[in-house]
Amino acid sequence: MRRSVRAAGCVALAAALAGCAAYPGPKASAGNTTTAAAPANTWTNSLGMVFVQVPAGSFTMGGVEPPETLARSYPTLEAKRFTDLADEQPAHTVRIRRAFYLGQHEVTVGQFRRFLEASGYVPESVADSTGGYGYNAQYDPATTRRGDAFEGRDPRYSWRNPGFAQGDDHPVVNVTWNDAQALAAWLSRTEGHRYRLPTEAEWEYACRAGTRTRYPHGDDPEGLVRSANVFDQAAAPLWPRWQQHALAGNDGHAFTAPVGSYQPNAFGLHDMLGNAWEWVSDWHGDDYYAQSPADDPQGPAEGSVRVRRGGSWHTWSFYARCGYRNWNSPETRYTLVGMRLVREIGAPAAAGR
Ligand SMILES: [Ca+2]
Ligand SMILES: [Ca+2]
Repeated sequence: MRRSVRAAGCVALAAALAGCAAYPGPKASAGNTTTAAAPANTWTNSLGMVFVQVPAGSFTMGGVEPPETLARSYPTLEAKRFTDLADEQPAHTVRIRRAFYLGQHEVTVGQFRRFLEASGYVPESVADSTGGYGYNAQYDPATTRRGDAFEGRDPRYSWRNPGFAQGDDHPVVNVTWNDAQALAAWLSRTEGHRYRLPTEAEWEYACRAGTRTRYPHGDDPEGLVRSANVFDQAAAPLWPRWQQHALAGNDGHAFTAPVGSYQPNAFGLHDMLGNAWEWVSDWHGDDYYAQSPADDPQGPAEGSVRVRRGGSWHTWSFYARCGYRNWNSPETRYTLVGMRLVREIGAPAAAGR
């Protein structure tokens, strides 16, 4: 049902809703207890992005399992990978005090194009003429100084071309953190709602959707085949060197998949894990979890790299866990990285902070 709304009805629905500017209004918060599955309460914006209301609640953020436990579950990985997770420590309780709307899907190629056409914004990879990254079957990382997994930067690659075919319903990639800010600012300006990237805490809370396991479906990496587009048997033949890290299953997509192709989590959100990494608003701090406030953490006050979350179509299952953190400079554009947006719900005056 949700998929049919997205796939078939986006444009028509958006057109129908564009002028009304009405949304269902803030619902009573779910309080501060850990939340269970919530019925999807969706809203569609002027670009056809569908948003799901995520209730307020609390959860345990971060925390790492003992290395020996991880070694049993991910037998193809070296031991160092299991001890190299300091920034996921310690586990700590976080309260998300306000419900918010979160994109049910990653921002798509079609939505990003409509944004560019309507706003005149030029994405960073085009504006600075250095381009992005892309897949090229002939490309050999060993021939490059940095050994990047993909070819780039190169002006032939951008949000328009990551080196593989994408439909309008695929997640846009090769977009920078700054591009995400521009999209959120334009939507806020034109619609009058407040858009932004999710905080890292909001993102993990939304990804877990009441669970405490590695993935929303549980701890078994192989379960990702039904819930996330990650590095699997569809992708493995293209990267023979990394074949042993692919899921045993085949999720049907070697590159990006149409958003919403996999099972949603308990909040009704699709592709939080896999498909495209998602920029969040926070600076990355290695030791931030040790100092994080319990209520609505916003990340370190300063930093040099912004966090991205969730893994991508090219990501091994170990790095597609809800708790895994990765980062890049805000002008990074990469063939694996996209975004999804928050639309804030107008808070009653009494709740002001
Ligand atoms: Ca895949
Ligand atoms: Ca994703």
